[in-house]
Amino acid sequence: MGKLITAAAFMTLMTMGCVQDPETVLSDSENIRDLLQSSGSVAMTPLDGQGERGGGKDAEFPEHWWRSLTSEEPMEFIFENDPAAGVCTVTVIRTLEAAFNIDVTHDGVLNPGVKPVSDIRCRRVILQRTGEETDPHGGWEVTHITPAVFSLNSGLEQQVYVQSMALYAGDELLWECRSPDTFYSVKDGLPVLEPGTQVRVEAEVLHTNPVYEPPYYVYVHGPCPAWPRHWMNDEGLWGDIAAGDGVFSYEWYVEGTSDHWFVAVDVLDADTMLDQEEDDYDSGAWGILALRS
Ligand SMILES: [Ca+2]
Ligand SMILES: [Ca+2]
Ligand SMILES: [Ca+2]
Ligand SMILES: [Ca+2]
Repeated sequence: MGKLITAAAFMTLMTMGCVQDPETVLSDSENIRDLLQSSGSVAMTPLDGQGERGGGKDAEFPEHWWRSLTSEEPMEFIFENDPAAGVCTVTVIRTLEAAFNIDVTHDGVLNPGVKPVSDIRCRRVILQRTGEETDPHGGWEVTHITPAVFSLNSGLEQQVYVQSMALYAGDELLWECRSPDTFYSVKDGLPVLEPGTQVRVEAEVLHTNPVYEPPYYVYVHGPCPAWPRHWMNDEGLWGDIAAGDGVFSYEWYVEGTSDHWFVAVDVLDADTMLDQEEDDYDSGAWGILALRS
């Protein structure tokens, strides 16, 4: 393409102060791909690492459990419209393989079994061309994101799902999501967490074929103290306003030293959590980027 450019056009580019070699000018879709690859608001955590088991009721929980990431495929992008419009919606998909390490023998010894995890993570984003073609990423910026949704990619039937998620500081609603298709403005629609303040996450979940009681275990991941993962309860404990109403809660003081500036709700099937031999990993999660005030 550069070789076809006329001398006059090239001079125009030069006098405009364009420092880019015309041969390397990227298309809108190339700029958008580059931006999405590098954008912290688009990346989706693998929810790996250790955490709290059961908030002091640990005998009813595995002695230990944690995910360890094995591999992640590069992000895939599905363009939902032609970026020539100046606004573009993109579905971002990323798969992962991991090990679900689970130790159900309460013997003081770390002797976990391993269940294979194959998950797909998905979020939609809206980008807008707000700057000039010569600006970074061709002037494109990410303006809105949906939560990241985690689903099984293993071929097993998923039976546990997050249904809603809300974050509060006292009585003040900081952020909520009732449908994972909801877009949130990156500028002023994401939860802002101030280190040291007390916040509460509430969530509702679903099991499509409950067998055990309780049918699932619910956890929050985020800038929490001591562990980035904590058990959420519906027993009226630790910020849970009403026991047994189907709303699971966890309340904590935002940990300023945390590296985990997102909040995710993670539901695991009891069938997965009650043994360490069966190939039955079943979990669903929603995660949203959190901003630090
Ligand atoms: Ca053990
Ligand atoms: Ca409750
Ligand atoms: Ca099982
Ligand atoms: Ca299941």
